[in-house]
Amino acid sequence: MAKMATSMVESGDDAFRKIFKFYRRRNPPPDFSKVIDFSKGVPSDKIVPAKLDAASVSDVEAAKVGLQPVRSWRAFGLQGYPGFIFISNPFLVGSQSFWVRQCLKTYPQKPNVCNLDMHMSSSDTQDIWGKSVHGLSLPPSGKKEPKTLLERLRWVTLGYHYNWDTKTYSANHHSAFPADLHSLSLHITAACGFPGFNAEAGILNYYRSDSSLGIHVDESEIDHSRPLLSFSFGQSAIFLLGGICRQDPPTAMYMHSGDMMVMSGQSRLLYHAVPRIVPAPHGHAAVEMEGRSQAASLQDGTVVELVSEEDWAVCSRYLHSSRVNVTVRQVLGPGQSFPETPSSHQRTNASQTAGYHDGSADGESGKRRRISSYD
Ligand SMILES: O=C(O)CCC(=O)C(=O)O
Ligand SMILES: [Mn+2]
Repeated sequence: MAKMATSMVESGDDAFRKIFKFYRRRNPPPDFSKVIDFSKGVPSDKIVPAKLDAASVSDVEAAKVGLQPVRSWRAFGLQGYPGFIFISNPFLVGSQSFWVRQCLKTYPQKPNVCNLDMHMSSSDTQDIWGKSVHGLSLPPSGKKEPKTLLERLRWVTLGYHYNWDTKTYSANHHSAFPADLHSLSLHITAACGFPGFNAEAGILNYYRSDSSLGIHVDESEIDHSRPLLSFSFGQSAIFLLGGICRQDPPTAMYMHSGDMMVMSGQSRLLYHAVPRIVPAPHGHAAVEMEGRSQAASLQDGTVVELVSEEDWAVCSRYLHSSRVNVTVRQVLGPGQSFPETPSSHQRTNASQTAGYHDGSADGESGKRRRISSYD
């Protein structure tokens, strides 16, 4: 352990991979004492307050999407990572439940694309939520039950659907980006100094408690000058933020339910990974997630709706052992279009599935993300 802690601060031969493996290790569990916890929020030599543009989003507009007034957000930067902004759960009390319901019930619906489409018929993946509700509502029997579709969901793509095989987006595989998520993304990025963000592609990652996401860079978007937005719900994660090469040792930080990250500027193309899901600390847990929203004060144009008790029971049961991460990307800059390449017409379903579920235990995933788990 002490040996690892020393090598963690050294750079060199794939330092990222070493640290990924350190945090992914089960036996013995790693020392988490170096992991930055922004929720404890005391600025230090590494953590600096981030400047936000509070005037860019009115309190009313923020509340409509379930966010606190921008002036109350606790936003931080990290020394050595220009353009990286961490916002410690800016949601209004009760509002996360709406976004969780969207991620579990609404966004997996057609015409959006998910991993289950790769090996199941469209009628089988038609109603993932409806087909899972019963199984998720039963009290644990103690026996090994077959997994519900929701528990087998690993990713959903929105807008320009990411092609895992060719690692591209293309004009001819697109569906409407959800207006509510567009609106949330627009406000967050505006507050971070990026007005006019156009949410064009979304990737939702669904993690079980033993899942991890391999080391990668998000570089498939065509305009890298636009920020990448990430937020998550449910259980916590250890997130590793590295440098422009694998030799740079990454910084480890917790991402708790409701936390957001904006990767922009020089931090837009940095290596990153999620080696481990960790139980949400008391007070952050999704199950204790302040129940359901009364936050939407019924103004015109309110996006965040009240989640029914039945829906919330399913969501909270699911999140008890899961984490959902949403990344939102602008793919094209103003006036840009997709280059005409043969790959933009290609979609091979079988290899898409195989490519995503990379079984490697060492976080290896080239320049693209991979989720893997022990089961
Ligand atoms: O789950 C996360 O926090 C990271 C997700 C991510 O890096 C991605 O989807 O590209
Ligand atoms: Mn990523």
